[in-house]
Amino acid sequence: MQSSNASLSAHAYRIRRFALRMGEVQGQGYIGQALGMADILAVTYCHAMNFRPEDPAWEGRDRFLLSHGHYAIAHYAALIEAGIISEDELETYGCDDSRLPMSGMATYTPGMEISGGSLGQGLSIGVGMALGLRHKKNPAFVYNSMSDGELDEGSTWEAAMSAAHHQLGNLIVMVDINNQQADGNSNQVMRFEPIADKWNAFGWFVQRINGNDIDAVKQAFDAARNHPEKQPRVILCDTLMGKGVPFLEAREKNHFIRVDPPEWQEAIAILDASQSGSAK
Ligand SMILES: Cc1ncc(C[n+]2csc(CCOP(=O)(O)OP(=O)(O)O)c2C)c(N)n1
Ligand SMILES: [Mg+2]
Repeated sequence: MQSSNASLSAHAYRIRRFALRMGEVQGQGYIGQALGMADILAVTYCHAMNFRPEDPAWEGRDRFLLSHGHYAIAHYAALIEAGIISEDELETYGCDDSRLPMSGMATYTPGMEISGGSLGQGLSIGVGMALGLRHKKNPAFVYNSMSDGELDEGSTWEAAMSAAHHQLGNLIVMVDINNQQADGNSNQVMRFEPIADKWNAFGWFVQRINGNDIDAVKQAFDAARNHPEKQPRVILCDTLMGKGVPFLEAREKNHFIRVDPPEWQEAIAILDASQSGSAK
């Protein structure tokens, strides 16, 4: 799918809006991450990936693995924007019998390939899927989305080494570097820099970009897909938690936030105003 930057920005705006509306249903959640990752998800679902919205289990689909299962609200918003689940369903977010539980569950939600929650597992699963697809001569890509907190996990690096060893050119990883995790600033909890050098040393094709710059994200995804070498590809995306809603951007300890009831509408109004401004 080819998309203009303007249309991708509009997709990102709607992903942010869906996430805020789901957040309002529960009054709390991993909202900062959803706002921070919306631009990446817009490019992933509305530009880069091949899939059939009406047939989420189509064998030829590119696989999207949400390794950081607590970002489910962000992923649901993208699945709604992609037409895989309906907008009406967002009112059920986190409720009993909903297909949209607060952490990603493969058996509950169309388009959710793996269950998350235990961090650091997605890349290992992605390596297995990429090997399996290659074995079956299926040209689909595996997109593994992970968080910077998952860089602390040994399993991530074992999988990274294995992917390079197996020359998995059908594996694309994006890391959401928001420099936050549950216990504080990621680079202080466990120093990960210089992170591009580390992935390079493991044999990956590496790009580092501003993950809130639609054009940079689009170009990086295109380059990852078209890279000619038999190498796995990683896109290191620096993002801002809460992006698009200044009072959420400024919030401290924003790993999991509670938002007062009137603030949800305020946040949506700010987002709407910025969108109508950018459309002029
Ligand atoms: C294996 C494992 N260890 C610890 C946790 C607890 N935990 C839940 S979220 C989280 C923070 C992980 O960092 P990141 O995903 O970067 O946080 P965010 O950017 O969402 O704030 C942790 C440690 C977990 N879910 N799984
Ligand atoms: Mg983080």
